[in-house]
Amino acid sequence: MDFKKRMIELRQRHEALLTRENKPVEGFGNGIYEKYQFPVLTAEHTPLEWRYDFSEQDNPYLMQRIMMNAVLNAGAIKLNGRYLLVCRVEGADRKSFFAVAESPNGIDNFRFWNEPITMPEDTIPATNVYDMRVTQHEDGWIYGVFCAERHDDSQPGNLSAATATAAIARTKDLITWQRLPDLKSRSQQRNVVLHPEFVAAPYNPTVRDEAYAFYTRPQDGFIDTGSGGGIGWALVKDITHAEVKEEIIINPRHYHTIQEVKNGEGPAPLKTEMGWLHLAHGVRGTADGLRYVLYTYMTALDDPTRVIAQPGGWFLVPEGQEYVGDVMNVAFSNGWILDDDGRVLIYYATADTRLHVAVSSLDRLIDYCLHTPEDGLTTAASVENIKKLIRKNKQTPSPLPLKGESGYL
Ligand code: M1P
Repeated sequence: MDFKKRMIELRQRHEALLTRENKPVEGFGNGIYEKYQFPVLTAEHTPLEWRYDFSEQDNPYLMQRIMMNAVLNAGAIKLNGRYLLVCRVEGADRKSFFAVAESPNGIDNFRFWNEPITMPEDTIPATNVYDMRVTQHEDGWIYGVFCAERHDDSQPGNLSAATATAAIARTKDLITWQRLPDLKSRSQQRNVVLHPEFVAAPYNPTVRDEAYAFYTRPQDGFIDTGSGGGIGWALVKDITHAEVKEEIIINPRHYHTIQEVKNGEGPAPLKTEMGWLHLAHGVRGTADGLRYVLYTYMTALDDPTRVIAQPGGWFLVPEGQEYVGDVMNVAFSNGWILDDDGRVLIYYATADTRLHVAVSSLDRLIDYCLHTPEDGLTTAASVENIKKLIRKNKQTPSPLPLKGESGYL
């Protein structure tokens, strides 16, 4: 085997993957967003220097010394004109870590920075960390809130017993991170997200002045949410010693909906003239296991705990090849970017394997939220929603020629 020849080919193939143009999926779509042809990031996009030893003497077969398994669930931010994703990269050893990938347009040509993030530990080091939500807070810091997983030492005989805690770190540049103590909470927590603005007293009379607000997801166990009723909200006065003292559920789970088993806040919500725009995931059980889909909802500007709109059903699901991967039937998102022109870049992972982008706009997403009927929670209510739309269409003059008129298709 010619080492040099193989190395050149490896680099060429990698470069071709990194610079591949990404175009919207052909077809009519749903009018709400456009999915793109290729994932924006996969395990194959990780730098070759993370995986190969390029010394011919030490690695004559040019083997991968460290293999990568997946790139998924990324926090997202546009900083100084750069589209940046704080990705969850998972190695073949099942350990996840954070690494920043940058693109000139948010759609393609994503390239990882040279090294993964070195995340400082809290007092008790975590076994695994993942799913960072990035929030540019009005206090001037960029916060990363993520899940820290540790073995549950209260069950020494059970190797799969784990605890999920919300970890908090902050940065100005995504390079150097200051770790703060993990969020203290009576229950386990995953999918915790920091609200981007300070919040004042009315939402919690026990907090007199401005406070940080967290979207929470209380859960009884590591996997099962159990009595945890859905997406919660908790105020915290001192983010350097954050503790959930009081928690209210603002977006509950419901029987026979897409969020029957679990739900969780996605990225930090976007502020719009019509209210806070949220992206979340909902989970239901099927004969084939859990199905993770994305949904949206809006809350009031003057009270971010009050839901003012929630379109019924899912917003985005895995389709075609997106179904296939390590954890089938999963769409998950914890990052989006509102661009200067009103475009919204939604980064979503499928099957816990790879990361994609779907593109919409603030106008379209608000229109979708405010004009899609809510889930009436019964078949009868769903049929009524369809009949209402049929009646409306009957009353709406058709812009196209009708049957019997010239030009009828
Ligand atoms: O495997 C699907 C997702 O499962 C978890 O989400 P949740 O806590 O809502 O069940 C997370 O581990 C997430 O990373 C993963 O994508």
